[in-house]
Amino acid sequence: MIDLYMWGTGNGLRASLALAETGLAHRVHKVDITKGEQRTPEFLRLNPIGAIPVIVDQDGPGGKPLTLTQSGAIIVYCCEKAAKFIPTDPLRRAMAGQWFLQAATDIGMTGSAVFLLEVAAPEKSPPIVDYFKNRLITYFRHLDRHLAGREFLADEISFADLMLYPNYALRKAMLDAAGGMENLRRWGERMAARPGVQKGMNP
Ligand SMILES: N[C@@H](CCC(=O)N[C@@H](CS)C(=O)NCC(=O)O)C(=O)O
Repeated sequence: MIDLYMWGTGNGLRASLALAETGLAHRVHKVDITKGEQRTPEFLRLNPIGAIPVIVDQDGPGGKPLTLTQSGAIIVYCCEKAAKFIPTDPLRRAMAGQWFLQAATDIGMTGSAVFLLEVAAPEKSPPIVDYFKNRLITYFRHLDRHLAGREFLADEISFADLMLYPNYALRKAMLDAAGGMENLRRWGERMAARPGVQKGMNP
């Protein structure tokens, strides 16, 4: 049994999506970060930095409990444990690694910058928010070009698609308003139609 501690942010949803899609037995515990629940002594024992998501796998490597943070590490751990979503073909696996890290770094960090500057920062600057939004749209346009003629990022569904999807879904309105990106939109529809994605996005 895997315990997942999460909230419905991009990083939290990456973890619940990975658990739902891999089919590993798990329980979801909501940690309301808008109420500061990530800073309780109990939660800080799981992740001293006070951030979701965290999983605790009672049956971790060697049969010992494992506590794991970082959405990307949780996705890879679940995929390896379930032996799913890791392409066996070396070329596809390399591609999956590339797009996984693009989601983790370029997309993830820029999306976080938009949220922090637009919502959380004590002082707001619309031109700076727009700068990061445009940067985020540029990254998604790059993904759109890559997805031309492809169903999934590494030609088969992989850990890269699981990593990207919540970031896409949470920014869909902004991306639709930006226009174009039909390949990306169709990829989003393919992902959204999966029962595991639906379950993971509504934990
Ligand atoms: N790099 C980490 C980021 C984790 C993270 O920043 N989590 C946010 C929510 S998306 C959080 O818990 N923030 C709480 C806080 O900053 O107090 C990951 O990918 O899991």
